[in-house]
Amino acid sequence: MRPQDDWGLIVFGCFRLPIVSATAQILPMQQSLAQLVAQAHQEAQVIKTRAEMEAFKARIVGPNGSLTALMKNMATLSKEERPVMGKLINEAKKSIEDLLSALLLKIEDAEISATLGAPLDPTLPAIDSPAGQHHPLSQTRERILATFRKLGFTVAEGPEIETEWHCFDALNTPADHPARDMQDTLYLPQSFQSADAPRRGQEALVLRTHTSSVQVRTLLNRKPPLRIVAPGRCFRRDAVDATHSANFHQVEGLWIDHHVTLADLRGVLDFFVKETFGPEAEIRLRPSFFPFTEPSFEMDLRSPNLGRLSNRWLEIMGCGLVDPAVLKNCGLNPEEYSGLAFGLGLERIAMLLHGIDDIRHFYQNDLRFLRQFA
Ligand code: FA5
Repeated sequence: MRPQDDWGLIVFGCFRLPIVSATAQILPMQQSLAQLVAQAHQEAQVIKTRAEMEAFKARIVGPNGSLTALMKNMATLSKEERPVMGKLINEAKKSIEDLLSALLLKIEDAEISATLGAPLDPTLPAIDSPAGQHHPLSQTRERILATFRKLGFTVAEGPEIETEWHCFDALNTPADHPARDMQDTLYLPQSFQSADAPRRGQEALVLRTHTSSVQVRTLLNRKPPLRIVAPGRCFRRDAVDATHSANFHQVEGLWIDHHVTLADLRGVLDFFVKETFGPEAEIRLRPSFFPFTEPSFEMDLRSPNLGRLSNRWLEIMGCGLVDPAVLKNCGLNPEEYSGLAFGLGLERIAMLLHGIDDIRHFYQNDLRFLRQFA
């Protein structure tokens, strides 16, 4: 009879070992093996750390482990019993290996969870991040642009590094004009090149002193009729004080069409001022001089809603009708076209709107100041 024919089962907890033909020698070993495996499964349930697992592993399969000891006893078995017991030991070893692998996975999972913290539920709604806000100058710029959009103006842009020709010559500003003086204008070194404003010959590159250069770029690139507003950064070597900065912002306006007149200029500026400062705000055009407009004006504003500056005439921009020489320089026939232009200081408008008494607040990134515009 083959030994397998009369196998029964020895059951310890969840582990079952078949009972093989019970010779006096093999039966106690079989029972010890089944007991060892069942006990290992039970002990494994309380093991939590890598160190505990290593000690547990050593107790079973280490050099002095219980399973190792049983394996050593194989030598005492007969030639027939050895393969039978060998098979059972192999099954027990496999069961212990599986148990150790599962234990290791469980411990690694616990270690990762401890490092990562509580598990995430990706279906939960996100925690609100603190909402940002636009800088007061950006807010003012958007408000101004929105007003001019209502009158059909679109936004145009030009480079901050500009050629002398676009910034001055094309705008009918002669070489001996004070604005071109090194004291007022920031010139770039002759070696400097700009892809946005290539030099013609030996002409100088400057940091633009006003956004009127965008007038020139627009007239060269687009055919009238056109209405544009050009917001942007400007640079001058002005001494910094409460109302002057070396780096400030302007919004330029340009409207070119057949028969644009002073009445259009007044109408556009009056609309802008009433939209921005309220329906009671008034404007006044004071004769002035700009090389690129004829006639030229300073526009003053008066409003009852400006706190301590209420009901006083305040100068807020330069304006006028586009000088025929500028139209000619840009390839337009002044007999056919006329236009109006204006340029306002963004900081000055924002200061009036919010009662700010020093332009330097805009550039200091002081959150106590900036949060007031949320
Ligand atoms: C000009 O720059 C003209 N290009 C405006 C213009 C455009 C006139 C179109 C006619 C037709 P002005 O230098 O006055 O003009 O500057 C215009 C506005 O820019 C001023 O009213 C002021 O609000 C602002 N501004 C000028 N310099 C500074 C400065 N250093 N700091 C802050 N704002 C300034």
